[in-house]
Amino acid sequence: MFVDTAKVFINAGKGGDGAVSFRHEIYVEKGGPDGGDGGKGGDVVFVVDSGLNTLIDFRYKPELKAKPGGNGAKRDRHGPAGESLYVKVPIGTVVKKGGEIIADMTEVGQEFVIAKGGDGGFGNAHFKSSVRQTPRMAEKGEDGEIFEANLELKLLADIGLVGFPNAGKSTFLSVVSNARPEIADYAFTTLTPNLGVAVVDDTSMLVADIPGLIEGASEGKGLGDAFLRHVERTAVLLHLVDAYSDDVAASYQTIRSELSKYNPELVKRPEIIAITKVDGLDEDIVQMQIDAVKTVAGKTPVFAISAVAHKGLTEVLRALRKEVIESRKIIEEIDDGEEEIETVSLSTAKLAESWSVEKVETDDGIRFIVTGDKVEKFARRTDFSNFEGVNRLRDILKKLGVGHELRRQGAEGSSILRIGKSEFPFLEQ
Ligand SMILES: Nc1nc2c(ncn2[C@@H]2O[C@H](COP(=O)(O)OP(=O)(O)OP(=O)(O)O)[C@@H](O)[C@H]2O)c(=O)[nH]1
Ligand SMILES: [Mg+2]
Repeated sequence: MFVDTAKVFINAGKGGDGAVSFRHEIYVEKGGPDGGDGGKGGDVVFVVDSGLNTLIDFRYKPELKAKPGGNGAKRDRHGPAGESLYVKVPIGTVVKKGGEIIADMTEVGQEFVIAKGGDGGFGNAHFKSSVRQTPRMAEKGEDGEIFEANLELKLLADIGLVGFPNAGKSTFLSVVSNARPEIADYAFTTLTPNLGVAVVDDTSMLVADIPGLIEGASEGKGLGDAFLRHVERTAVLLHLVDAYSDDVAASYQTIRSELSKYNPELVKRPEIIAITKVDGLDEDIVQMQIDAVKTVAGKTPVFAISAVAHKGLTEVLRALRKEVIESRKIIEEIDDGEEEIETVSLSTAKLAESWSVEKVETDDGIRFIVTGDKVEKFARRTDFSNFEGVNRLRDILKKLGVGHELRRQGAEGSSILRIGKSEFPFLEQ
């Protein structure tokens, strides 16, 4: 069964670091701080492009990386923003992160920021205050969002009707479903795919009537290969072969060879063959045509139908249903394989503010581990090699009430705190 999926590594740009610098003025030995801010890192943005119809390219190039922001510089110069990466995806692409859908790309031209670039750090020009005339610290830029995402291409329909022009595809759709496509006695009546829902034994199946294909379609003959891409997005194929065709076996084979030239995967899809328009034909002739197709059909089941006389339709629909249910099972298995994400009831803003402290015994002694979105964010932006920077983080912990809790749990000035990957003493030593 065909399920188009790809795993990609998404890496938005890191924000640039802020600069530490002081103005140099004539007659002034040390001017005020003038270190500029780092630029924002580039985002990773998905854009729906009508020219694409598979995720195959992502299998070869799974890393999607945007550019980092530039660092700040002296004389209040801010770093330039990193260039965002725009990635073209086919319509119907669903993006999942940890099993959860984060984007559903349903319209041509639609854009979605999949991963945000990190904010740039503030330069020291920001940290000037009445008590701190010469701030010798700047923030580091934040990392851009980095994660693994699963892409899935949604199918256009459960069943795709394929065959030569005039084979009776639209007529079939109009009889088995609620759709009312245009039907006429000439080739290429259908110019865009029609969709309809067919119901058999309580199962609804979405059927796509695809414009007629001819020999050379894969190279652009007839209506060309534009419609082969719709075939790519159907799970099960129903080949309709006109019973009045001189060579039914060749008709079926021509279509398969065009499908295969366009995408070799297409001939591996589950398929059913139906010889159409048998209402006006003698039974021997119908049987002869069935036998002729069977010589080349391999294991593919062959039916004879008349859409006009409503003959053989339920049988074909039941055979299709079997294949459709099978293909849906495979999709479900893929979905079930992904871990469930816990739902949280706190609002995201509240959640970001919240923090917790845990005292743990490690090989290196006692550690007070502080967790929480906001504190971790500040810690990531802190340059731990700079004591002023670390002091600012200590101020923030105090303001958030973390200091109080640390003391309650027995932390002393020399106790080591751990936030994210960084460790530092509770109070300046
Ligand atoms: N006798 C008979 N004629 C049929 C049957 N099904 C379709 N036809 C006729 O065949 C012709 C073509 O039918 P369509 O359904 O438009 O064929 P199509 O495959 O959609 O053709 P394109 O859209 O051009 O690819 C029409 O004149 C239909 O009336 C059938 O079961 N019996
Ligand atoms: Mg048609």
